Amino acid sequence: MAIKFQNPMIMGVLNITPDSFSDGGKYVSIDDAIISAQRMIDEGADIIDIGGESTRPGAKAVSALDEINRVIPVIEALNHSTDTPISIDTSKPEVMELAVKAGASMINDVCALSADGALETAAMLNVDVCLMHMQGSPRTMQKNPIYHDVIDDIKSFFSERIQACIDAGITKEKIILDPGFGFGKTLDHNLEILKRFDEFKSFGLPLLAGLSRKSMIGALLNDRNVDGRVVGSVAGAIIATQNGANIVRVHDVLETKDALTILGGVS
Ligand code: 7PM
Repeated sequence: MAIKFQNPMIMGVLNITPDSFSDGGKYVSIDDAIISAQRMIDEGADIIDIGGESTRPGAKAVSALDEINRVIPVIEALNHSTDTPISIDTSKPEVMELAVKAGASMINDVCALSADGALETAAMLNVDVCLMHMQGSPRTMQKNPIYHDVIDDIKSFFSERIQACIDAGITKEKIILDPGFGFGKTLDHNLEILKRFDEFKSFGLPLLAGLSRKSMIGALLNDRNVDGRVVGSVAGAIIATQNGANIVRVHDVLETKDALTILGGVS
């Protein structure tokens, strides 16, 4: 199903990793993941973003087989139980392919289709793709990120990746752009991106903002832990929306939906 962009859409985050759905820290519960997704849909999520690989700074790499075993049963179940579009959060072509065959209609790739074969696979699958900017790799990105101008540098990256997509046969109307809050950025870089978010509108493509529960929110709140970042995250989603975001990627769907409804009342 093609995804339309008019009012900001809420993308609910569903991480299927042993960290988030644990059974003694080793196994993932597919049933818990499905219940979680269904709840986000009931709360107003427009897209469910399903990922089986942690992109946390310093996180261990996950094999394609592990990722597939985590995400595919959940995508299949949701594809049968709901019409809500499903996004697959992966950088691996083999996961993209099986996920789309199981019912996903969007690829969310924090590596912007840079893995071997990813551009070709995404072109063949003919689904929407979100190209996220990251400086460095998840293992090293927060070490010492440096930019000439963070907005200009990200825009150059977008130009290069959009062209790579077009060269691979992915049409422009399939592309969504995301500056990647927290992926190789200091607090000041993240705040600059949020403040100047509308500058990415120059590509004429939909924009996605993901700042939910991230360390930039915690840092502004005197190093608040993850559990205490809901209100700050909602405020961030509202600012991003006012500055041109078309999709907000969030963990707290109900709270974000309420805030966006109020914003909609005065827009
Ligand atoms: C630990 C740290 C775990 C950070 C998970 C994360 C984005 C994304 C992620 C984003 C797009 C999270 C991140 N963030 N995909 N995947 N944009 N498109 O907070 O900002 O979920 S992972």
